Amino acid sequence: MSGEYEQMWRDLGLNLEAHDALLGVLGKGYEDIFLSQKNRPAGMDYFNFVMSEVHSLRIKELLESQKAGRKVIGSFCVFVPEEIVRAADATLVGLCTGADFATEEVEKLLPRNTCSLIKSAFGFKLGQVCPYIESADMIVGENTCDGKKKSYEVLKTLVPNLYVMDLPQMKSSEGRAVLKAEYERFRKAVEDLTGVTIDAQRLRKGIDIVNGKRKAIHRLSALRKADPAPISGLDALLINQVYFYDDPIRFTDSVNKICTELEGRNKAQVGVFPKGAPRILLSGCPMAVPNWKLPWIIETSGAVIVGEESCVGERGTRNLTNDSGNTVDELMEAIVDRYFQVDCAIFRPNPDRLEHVRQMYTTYAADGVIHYGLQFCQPYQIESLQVERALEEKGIATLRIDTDYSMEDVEQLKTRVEAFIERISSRRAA
Ligand code: BJ8
Repeated sequence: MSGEYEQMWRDLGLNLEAHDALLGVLGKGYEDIFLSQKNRPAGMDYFNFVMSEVHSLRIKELLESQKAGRKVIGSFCVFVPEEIVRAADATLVGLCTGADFATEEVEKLLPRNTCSLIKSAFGFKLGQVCPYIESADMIVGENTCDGKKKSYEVLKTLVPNLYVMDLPQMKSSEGRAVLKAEYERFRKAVEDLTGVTIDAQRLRKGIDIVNGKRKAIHRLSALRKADPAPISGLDALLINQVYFYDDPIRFTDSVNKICTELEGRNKAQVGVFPKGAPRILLSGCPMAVPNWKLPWIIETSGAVIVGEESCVGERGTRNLTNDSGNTVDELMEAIVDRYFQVDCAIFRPNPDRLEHVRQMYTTYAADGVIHYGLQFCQPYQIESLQVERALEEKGIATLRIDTDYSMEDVEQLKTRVEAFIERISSRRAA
């Protein structure tokens, strides 16, 4: 593929042939799904560029930062506090989990009925096609769902630098104490890895950088309340996905830039879909790059996605971290407070999430909710029944979709999504 980067990928130990094939498929998918959209905001050019360079220029930047003494930490979950990583001048990146790869090899290590997200992480490692996992100085796994928790025992045999973080399962004072202790342990581990002592000033700076990204995303989300919607759900999802890869300051600037453009669109009533197009709130499992199947089906069926109740979306970015503390301890408490509000379905019970779905439905003036569960994801699939019941009780049209990363069910999903869009459209007209 790109000759300029071939040596870099070779040095990272990638399987060049498999990696070229992957980039070929991704590039084609990106063209078909994103570049074919009509009337995209000009500010998306930056995100197109990031995506075109996600395995090349961005990796080169990370390797250069390592040469300058900075560390790279990879993660699979929004519970890994980026504030602490930034405070040590290190970079946090999301690891590839959004596509099937080397499935046959993966299924020699994990049961077939493991969710696609976990299998994907293993596939990218076993297939030697993820430059992020290969360049990371530390990989953080977190004990969230049973699938992840047990699979990290296996991943530990494949990577030399896995750090496992424990997480509580209940929102109790005992649960908060577990999170606090784990974040303290993580701070120490990051200090050991980087050789940087995290003081209050560093920690506040880390908080401010990460809050900056979140504020920009909040601004973007608020602009999506407009009808006509100024940006497609696919593009907004892409921005939320790039959140996990890009340099945070550059990312924040680019999101703010596109927001200014979208403000102009809203004033001029310019949208990507006609005014009055059915509006969908997506809720459920996270969608990592290049998992675009369901949003693509929805938006090519005539509806627009106006919000994502997801870790790659509002669940991940919802709250800011209070930066008013003066000591490391006060700032660490603020970090724990912020993350303890993340309403992942691994928590039991998890009433806040139901409330957030309802709130988002109203805030973004949605006409219906599509709940997306990955097959074999027990936390979200089981919770989806409660979500559906709670929403339908309030008169909110809800569709539950369980799927995986394969394209085999596209036609079947399209039929179901189209019928749902018809249902919400006729309700609207009534
Ligand atoms: S905080 S949602 S990013 S754990 S899809 S691997 S839950 S079986 S990804 Fe998640 Fe953190 Fe929670 Fe968010 Fe398990 Fe389900 Fe698979 Fe999942």
